[in-house]
Amino acid sequence: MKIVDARVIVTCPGRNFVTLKLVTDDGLTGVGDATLNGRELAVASYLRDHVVPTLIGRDASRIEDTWNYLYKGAYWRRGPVTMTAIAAVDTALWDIKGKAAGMPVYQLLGGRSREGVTVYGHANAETVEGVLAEVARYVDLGYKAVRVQAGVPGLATTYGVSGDKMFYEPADAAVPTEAVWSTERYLAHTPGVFAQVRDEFGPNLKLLHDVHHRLTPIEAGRLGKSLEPHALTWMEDPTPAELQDSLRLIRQHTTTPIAIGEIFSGIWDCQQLITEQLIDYIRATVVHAGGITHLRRIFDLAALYQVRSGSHGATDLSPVCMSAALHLDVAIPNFGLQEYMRHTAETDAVFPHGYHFADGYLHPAEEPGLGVDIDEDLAAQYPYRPAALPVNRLEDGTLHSW
Ligand code: EZ4
Ligand code: CO
Repeated sequence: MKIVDARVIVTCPGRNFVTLKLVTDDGLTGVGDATLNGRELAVASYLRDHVVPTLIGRDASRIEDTWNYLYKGAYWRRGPVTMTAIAAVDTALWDIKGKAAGMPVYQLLGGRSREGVTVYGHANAETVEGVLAEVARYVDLGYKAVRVQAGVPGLATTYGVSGDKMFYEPADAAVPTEAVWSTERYLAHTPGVFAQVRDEFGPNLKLLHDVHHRLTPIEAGRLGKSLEPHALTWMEDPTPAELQDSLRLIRQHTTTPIAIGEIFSGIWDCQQLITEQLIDYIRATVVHAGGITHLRRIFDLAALYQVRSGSHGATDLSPVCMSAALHLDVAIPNFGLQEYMRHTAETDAVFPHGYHFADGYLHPAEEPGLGVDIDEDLAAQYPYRPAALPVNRLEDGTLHSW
């Protein structure tokens, strides 16, 4: 079974997506997500210019060997652009293997470990009243877990808070827009928001919050401690995690669980966090962490240390990534939660898929492979539009993490 064609498809049905489609000599096709938000064309070029020429004629059944060929063969290893490109190839090859076997991919990963994939939705609003209404809306839709982001008084904009509630799109301009941040205002306001949400919705709803890399370790320790009475399921990205040692300091101060990993490219970004049990959930994804093959390796390491999965699933991860994620989520023993931000109707039409939401759970497609495709004719109607993520500054103008 040889690869005879490999197409890199860039499309913008409301937002940009990069997709790799592989075709084999026996007529099977496979798709892989290659979207790296704000840096899409770098991955498209990496694939078109450097990877596709090496794929033609390659045995499509050799997933592990192809992964290592692309990882070790590039000499440079790691990095988000490389790992996203490898992920696309890997995901497409798993799709093909599932179709060749006549099974959904989760069967090839060991079969089901659970009946459904618990997902969390995004309740966000400028005001606390608005937040309460949004949480209620998600509870009414059947969600068992909700991420809460509130506007911070005194700040013009806040991460995670948007006008269009179901689809948060931070990559909003060709040249990055600029936001202003105050840790003092944020830390003063946030615990009170969660006190009201917990009071209104009771103890059973899973509540989550994304700090988006904005605090120092000791500030994160303080936030975690102040949130303990409200029993969060996790505090996400409390501090940038390049310095993995820094998580020890947070751990010394709080029992609020910690989730990190959406910007990780592979196992070496989280090895210490996992093996020293400095996090509770690893949020790496199929598309940015080397595909199904490599993410499975991360999750298996995490399982040894009682760390559960909590994969990133924002709108910039395409339905191809979501389809692949759900096969892993349903199969691994140490699944925790899956983020699920809905895609627009335009995006869903470009990527017809078989996964579906019911009663707070997502269910992977049951057809052979991943159960997702790209409509290339429709995709061609949505040309690429430059769109970058914002930058963030402190009130004195100092550049801060966005
Ligand atoms: O900012 O996906 O948990 N979700 C997030 C996202 C990220 C975007 C970046 O591309 O933090 O909203
Ligand atoms: Co996040």
